[in-house]
Amino acid sequence: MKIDRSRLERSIQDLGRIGETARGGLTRLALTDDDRRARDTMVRWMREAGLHVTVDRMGNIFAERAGEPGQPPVLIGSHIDSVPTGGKYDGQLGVLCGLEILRTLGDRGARTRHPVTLVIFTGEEGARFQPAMIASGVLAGKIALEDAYNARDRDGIRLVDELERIGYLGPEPCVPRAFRAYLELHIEQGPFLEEEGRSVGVVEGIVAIAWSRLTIHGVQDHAGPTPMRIRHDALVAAAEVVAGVRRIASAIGGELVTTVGRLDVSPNIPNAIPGRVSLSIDMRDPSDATLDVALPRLDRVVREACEREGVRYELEHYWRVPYTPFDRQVVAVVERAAQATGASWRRILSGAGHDAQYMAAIGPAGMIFVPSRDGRSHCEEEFTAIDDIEHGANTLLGAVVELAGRA
Ligand code: HGY
Ligand code: MN
Ligand code: MN
Repeated sequence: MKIDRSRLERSIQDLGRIGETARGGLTRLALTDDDRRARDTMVRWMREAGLHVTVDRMGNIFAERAGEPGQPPVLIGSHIDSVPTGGKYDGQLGVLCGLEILRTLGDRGARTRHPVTLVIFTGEEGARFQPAMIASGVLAGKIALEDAYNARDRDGIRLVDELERIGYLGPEPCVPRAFRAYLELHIEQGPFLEEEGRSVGVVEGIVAIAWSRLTIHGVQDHAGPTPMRIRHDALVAAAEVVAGVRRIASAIGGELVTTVGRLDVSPNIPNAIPGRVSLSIDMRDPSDATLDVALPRLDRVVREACEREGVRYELEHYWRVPYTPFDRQVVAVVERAAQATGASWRRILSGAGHDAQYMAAIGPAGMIFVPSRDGRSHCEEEFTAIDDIEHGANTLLGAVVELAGRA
């Protein structure tokens, strides 16, 4: 049994047009009208494939292909929301490969012991509503529903109000549910598979992630008449923090990565001394112990930068996901399936977070990677060749067939 390559390719192109940017990338933020249009398209395709569609209270969409009564499902999941000016493969590819598996099983009239269910998770990117993986976090019981509902975007709009507005505030409880296994196909978003000429990554786990947010309160004043000796410039302190965050990574070394990705300045005009600056800090490492060293260093960098400038600040370490090893049995199944496709593969660790990270907290989970051209992602240049996608999708098919068992 093999997937239908041209049908999969058409689905990627068709869904990729919803939120497409002028440069051929994708901007489809969670719970926007483009997200709604993409969801509606997926629900239509799911129903055309004969799947039973349900929606839960976080807007996660489930499309089930029946198995034997009472058997826990094999879940195949990912997301269809993107980052601003992102790519058409991050998340969307996993969802469409999952749909292709279900279409292929349907074409063959295959009867499986366990149901096979495709899941689309709400707001995986954390671009509009933080933190990332918010809906799989609620489903895994790691994030309170009320906290997720009250998450606000930069315009102060609440997540729950947007779920309601786009018609995806579903009735199903968003709580941990039993499953045979959870599988997610995803682009690597790094350079290693391509560098080694491999089509498939057998993912062994995901790094630990820590997100913090910092607000610095300076003294807003006129850029002209205010002498330098009496200034308290929030942006000067923030600039030292940004440089300090980079120095933490170079000082600790190893595989620690640190990023300040968001920086908002107020009032953000040429002739006013910034009174308030808020910024994000993202830190990741395969070892939680390294993050436990890095975070206190961040505290010190912030304290010293703000003391030097005589400004106040609030620093909140508000999201932490531990290093997550995948289930050894599921990894072995994925490895066998990769081998059976004849594609070149290797084991690999994920530097990006995924819904699989939270799903692994409540059941056996695993992932399949396909290469990213030039290792690029979260940008319009994001691309994966269809030959590699085909190998990845056939690996996913093989793993699903083995885990779902024959009826
Ligand atoms: O942040 C991440 O790693 C993912 O793209 N949400
Ligand atoms: Mn993703
Ligand atoms: Mn992403």
